[in-house]
Amino acid sequence: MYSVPKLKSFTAAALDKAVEKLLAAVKEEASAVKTEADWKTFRDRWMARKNGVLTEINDLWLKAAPKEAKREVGQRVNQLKASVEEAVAKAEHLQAQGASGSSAKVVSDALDITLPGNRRPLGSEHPVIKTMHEIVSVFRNLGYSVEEGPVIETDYYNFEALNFPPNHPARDTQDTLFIANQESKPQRDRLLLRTHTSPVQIRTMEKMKPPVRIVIPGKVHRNDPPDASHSPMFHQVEGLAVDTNITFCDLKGTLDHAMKALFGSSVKTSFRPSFFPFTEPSAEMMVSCFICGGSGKRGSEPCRPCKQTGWIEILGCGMVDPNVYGFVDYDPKKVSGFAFGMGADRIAILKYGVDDIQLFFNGDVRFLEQFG
Ligand code: 2NL
Repeated sequence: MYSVPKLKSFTAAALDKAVEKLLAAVKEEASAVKTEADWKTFRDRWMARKNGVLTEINDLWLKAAPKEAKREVGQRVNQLKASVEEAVAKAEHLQAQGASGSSAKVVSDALDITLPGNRRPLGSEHPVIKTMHEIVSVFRNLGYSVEEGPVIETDYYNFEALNFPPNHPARDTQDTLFIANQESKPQRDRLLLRTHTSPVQIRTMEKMKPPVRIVIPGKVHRNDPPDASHSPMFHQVEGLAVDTNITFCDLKGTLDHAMKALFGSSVKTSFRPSFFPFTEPSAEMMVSCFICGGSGKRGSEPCRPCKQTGWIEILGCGMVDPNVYGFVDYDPKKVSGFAFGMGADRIAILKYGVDDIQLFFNGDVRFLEQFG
């Protein structure tokens, strides 16, 4: 193996000879590099700061050179450095290529493009989302557009603008989940999880003049302990139509059509009086039971979903209370409108005959994949 000689003479001819020998040695050792470990040994032998050949040359040639030869020797040493660095880089490249180019590797990496691909199992639409899409599409076909808005809302949009005055007892019916540590803010700015999607309708009316025809699907939250028919997180689809001369008759016609589109053309609808702070008058709409056809019986058994009444309560609705228009700068003397809201989870439960709302949210794929 090459070892750095001490130079006795520093003439150009002597230097040429020494350099030539050294370059030959680098070349020979580089050609012996086969593995990554070989290469590391090779690199360190020539370039290590402490005992590498280059360091040795610096000591034995440059430092030992007489003053008048230093310039010449310095130049040669610099050239040598560059040559050695190049040889080391080249050896690394060849070594890496050799490793991946070995025939075993080529065989194991070979790709048989005639094999079928790996199929990823397709997911399926969640039954509640699917139901929301179906409801929304009925209204889209009537020319309604879809709006969405924040799930974390302010007290103002969730309550005040919807005609729930501060401290009004109607707020108690909503079991609201409030965001903690908001006490320093004025009440109207305090944050909460929206208890209905109605705030989006307020936000839309703020930015859009009548005529308005919108549907709002979305997640809502209430502080209800989970059981077979309750979940602290559930889904609503609400709708709103505001224009000149909108009447309760338009409400009835629109919702009757929507129920026939959703549950089949033979269902009937029926309205009974109700109360919501944001509508006046307000109503609950019933559809004739699409399980038993309105008879209240399935064969000789009582029909469960309609509790043998032949009717299922499906949504709440009403004419928008004039007070609400006051909050969004609409003129209640010029415009009127109707609004409605339904629970998408409840409708999905009825449609698919599911007996526990929790099944929708537990994430058991064996349950969920049945709805694809
Ligand atoms: C229900 C009842 C309803 C509305 C929602 C609404 C929104 C505005 C103005 C007036 Cl901005 N009304 N929405 C109206 C009546 C009923 O939902 O039982 N939902 C599950």
